[in-house]
Amino acid sequence: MSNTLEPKSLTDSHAHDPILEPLPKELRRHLHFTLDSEDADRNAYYRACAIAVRDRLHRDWRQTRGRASEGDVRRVHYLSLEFLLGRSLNNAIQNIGIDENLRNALHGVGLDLEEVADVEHDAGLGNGGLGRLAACFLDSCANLALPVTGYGIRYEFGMFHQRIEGGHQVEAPDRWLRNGNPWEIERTEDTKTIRFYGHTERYQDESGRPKIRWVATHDVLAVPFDMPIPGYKNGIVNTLRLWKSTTTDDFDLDEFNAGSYPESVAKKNDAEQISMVLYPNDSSENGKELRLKQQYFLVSASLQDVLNKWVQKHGKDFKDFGGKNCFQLNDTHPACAIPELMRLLMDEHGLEWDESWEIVTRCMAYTNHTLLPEALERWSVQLFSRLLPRILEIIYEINERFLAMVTTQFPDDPGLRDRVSLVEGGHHPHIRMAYLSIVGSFSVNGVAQLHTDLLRSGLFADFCKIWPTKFNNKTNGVTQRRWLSHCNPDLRELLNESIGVQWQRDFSLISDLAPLVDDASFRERWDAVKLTNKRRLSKYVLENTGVEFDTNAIFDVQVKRIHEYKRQLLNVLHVIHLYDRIMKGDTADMTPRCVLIGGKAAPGYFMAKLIIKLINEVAQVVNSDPRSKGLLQMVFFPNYRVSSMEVICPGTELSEQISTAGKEASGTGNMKFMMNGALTIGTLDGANIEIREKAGAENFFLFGLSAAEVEETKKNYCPNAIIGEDPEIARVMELLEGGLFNSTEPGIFHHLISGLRNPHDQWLTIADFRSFIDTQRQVEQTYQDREAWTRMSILNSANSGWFSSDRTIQQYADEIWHVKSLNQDEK
Ligand code: T68
Repeated sequence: MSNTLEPKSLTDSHAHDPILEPLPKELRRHLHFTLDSEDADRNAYYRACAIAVRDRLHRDWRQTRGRASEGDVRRVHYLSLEFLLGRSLNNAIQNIGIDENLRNALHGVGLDLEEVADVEHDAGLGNGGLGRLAACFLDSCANLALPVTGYGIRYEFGMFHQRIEGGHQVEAPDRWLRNGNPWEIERTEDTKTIRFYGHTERYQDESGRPKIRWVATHDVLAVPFDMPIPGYKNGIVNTLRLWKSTTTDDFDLDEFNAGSYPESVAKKNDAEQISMVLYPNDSSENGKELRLKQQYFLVSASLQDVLNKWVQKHGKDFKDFGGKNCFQLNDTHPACAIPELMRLLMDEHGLEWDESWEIVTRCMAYTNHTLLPEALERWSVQLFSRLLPRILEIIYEINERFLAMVTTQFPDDPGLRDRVSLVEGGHHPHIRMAYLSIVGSFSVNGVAQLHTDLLRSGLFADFCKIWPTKFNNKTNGVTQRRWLSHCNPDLRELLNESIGVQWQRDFSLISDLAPLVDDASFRERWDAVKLTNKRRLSKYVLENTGVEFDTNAIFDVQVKRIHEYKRQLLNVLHVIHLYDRIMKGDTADMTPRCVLIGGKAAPGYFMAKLIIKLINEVAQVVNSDPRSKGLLQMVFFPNYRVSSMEVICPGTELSEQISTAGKEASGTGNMKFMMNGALTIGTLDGANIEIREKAGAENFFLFGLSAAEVEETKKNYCPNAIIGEDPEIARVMELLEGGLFNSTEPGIFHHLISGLRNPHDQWLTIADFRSFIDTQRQVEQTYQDREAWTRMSILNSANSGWFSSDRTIQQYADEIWHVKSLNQDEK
């Protein structure tokens, strides 16, 4: 086997496969033959481009696969129910370095690359941060040439499409596959069978050993579709394997013969349901049977895939399986991988419990993404025993053995057993999936330093006592190739000219920007880039909302899922406060401001939907008042998604990261804004803390209570007293309660208002409001000193090197996975 690829370079030499023709010719060929397209419009051209680009990935894709499997290297399988990829075309051409070629080829036929790329539907196979993190990680793994495969579900319908009607969110299905998906390759030859329902029975194998089998199951097929994940100009193309569910070919013969042929064929529907739709909850669990089916479907198919390949090569010798494989569980959603791998090793491959457990606990690693109790998965034992009886038996046995160990090793803490049991007792017992994940994994990590500290001291404190070295931190990151280089072309060019091009591969080099803050002509160019991006954003906002942002104003943005803990409500209260100042004529030193809020609410989350309605109503009042002109504008940006962030983040000047401290595990939007030169107004929460450390406290607008102060404040919280003592806050409440924003719909905001005034309000919005108002004033003053602002902006970018997902993934590779670059010998 060859262990070398073409030398890594910033040329696109490797993209020239000898059997391929030059791009313009390939495009014509695909339009004519592959697509048989009559009208060569931008839709047809998009598809022709995608196929041509995929062809150019093909040779490296095969080679990467070959090298990872032929070489006896340790490999990683990233298991995730979500991969929020967004668009692929621009990313692929940038990574393989044919962007200019393609631009020219399209130019030759009178088309513009941006217009053609805009045809691509986002692959929205995720809810938010967790799913997008998985996508950034795949990009970084390919960039670092690591042998990592992503495993997920090929949902027919991704994250719903959001429309706003009468100020309310309306959901519509996301038919992202409507025009086909040119990036995927179906691999029916790797189809797997997945079992559900049925029961278990004991028997003896040929040598008389007692065994268990799972019988009378309803089976479903899992068919893989592979998507290429190209590295950055390094000859590597990794794979994301997404499973689609379908029916088995064997019909129920009795039914069939009894003349129920259509009914029998219609069963196909049940099977296809499994991969039909992504669950749109980002922070709560609903305990639905279909969701558990999805989870088990993903892990069983993926583990069988890995085991089959192992057996093809090593036969039934699993001695080294744990040493050569690592499964990273993206939250607890794929936690069934732990009992499922036990089942496959014992029931299908004949291993005993102890050797199987040894393997499982050598190769499973778990990432936690939340401390919110309502997001922690618990599955009803009743549901489990019906749907996955064999898996439940294995979980019970894992628990029994674990609790026996706990009793022996911690005799002085008799309560510990109950606290750490995988089974939560009571009338309706449940399985605690986070505990199962901890017990079955060799590594448990949080996603920012504060988050990991809180896991250690709070949620998982008992487990930390049992296994102190299992817990570790891996602060999140984002890929600078999508979130700076691709989405901010003007800044990319400025950086390339000023500090060279290597930052796209190694983002620590962005620190070379820092000395340029003292260069007046550089600062001027920096400002010019921001202005261009603000104009682009302003145009985009106009197209999507009908409101035209004034580019002289500060662009103030909060985009993320709508959730009470993220406190979009605090942002709205501040806008109401500014509007109050305008009405009072207190505008002498006011900095003009355009506020953009975007994000989806889970369809069943009443309060989040009400917050969207309030944002829209406040925006309506503010924008239609002539007194606001030149001072204040506000929009709710509909259907916020990956491709909208690509326009929003380069044009943003102020990034709102205002969650209640201790609630946002990390945040990743905060990092994208920082790279693109926005300043952050934020609490000491999640990765904000690290952003502030890296940027320098003087380049960050800090406000609000710390996580420890939040806990203290809750003991004796009295929002009404705060409101009573602060006339500006009282005035905001008065406007809100007086019906200014809901004159035609009395009472609709009642639940929001009573939440704010409630001493048990978990989100402490009123507690942080004064500090928020004052800090926003500082923002305004700083913005008026253009030079000071620009310096702070440059320093934020210059200090964002740490937040590249390349750094995060290098830490996963070194400290958890222990895997090496396939291009190691070239280094
Ligand atoms: C997010 N979690 C965290 N969850 O909220 C965010 N949950 O702080 C962090 O930066 C990010 O993960 C990456 O670590 C989520 O996005 C979900 O989307 C989710 C989905 C299904 C069920 C529960």
